[in-house]
Amino acid sequence: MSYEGPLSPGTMADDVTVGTKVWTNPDNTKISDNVYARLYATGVVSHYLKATNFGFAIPTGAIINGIKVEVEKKQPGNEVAKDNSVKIIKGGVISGDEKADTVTQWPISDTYVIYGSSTDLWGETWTTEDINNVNFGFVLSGTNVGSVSGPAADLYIDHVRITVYYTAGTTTSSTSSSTSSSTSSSTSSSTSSSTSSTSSSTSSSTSSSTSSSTSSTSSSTSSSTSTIFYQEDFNIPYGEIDILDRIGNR
Ligand SMILES: [Ca+2]
Repeated sequence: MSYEGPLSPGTMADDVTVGTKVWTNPDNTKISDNVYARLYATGVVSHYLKATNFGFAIPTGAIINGIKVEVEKKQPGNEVAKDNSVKIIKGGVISGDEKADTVTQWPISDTYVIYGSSTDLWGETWTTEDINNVNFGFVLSGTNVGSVSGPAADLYIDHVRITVYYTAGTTTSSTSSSTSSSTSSSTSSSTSSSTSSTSSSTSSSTSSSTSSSTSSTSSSTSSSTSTIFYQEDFNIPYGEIDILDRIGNR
């Protein structure tokens, strides 16, 4: 299995989809340098910290096997900071499995906490284009609900990064997939067109057009194979076939 990463985000933002508390300096999570995106929370849920634009360049046709997200984070004291929500972003849409650990406390010193794995697709299906998309990424929301030590808990995030695991595609697999897709698409389009003609025209004209198109397809396929074979391999005029059959029957 191949992989690309870990890569860091090119774009960070505060996202208001969940929570009420705004992240300070989201851009500080682009590199690991002990400079943080921070949040002072007092019994509240944070906004999403949104990471996208990772710059992946997975080869076209590869099979995506897993996505591993790592968040270097801490709560610098005797506080109660936990995850609220951790989800993937596919094509700019927050979706898939909920990966938040709502039980474990955040570490008290910088630690990369892992979400997903080399075999975890976060409940989604992925193409290489989905991963390479500038709007691929993830979101994280934290909370300090239940704080026991003071008026506020600090949520610190130093760095976020993603590694994507994949199996490189082969020429054979890409050819077969394109063939099957073109076949299925032509079949579905002809079916839908005949269906639409059914509703607009009479039932008799519809049934005749459907049966004729079906029979012409099957006959052209069989004749193109069997006729050429007999003519070129035996080179016998049609009239002699009947005579030879009669001789053979004697
Ligand atoms: Ca940092």
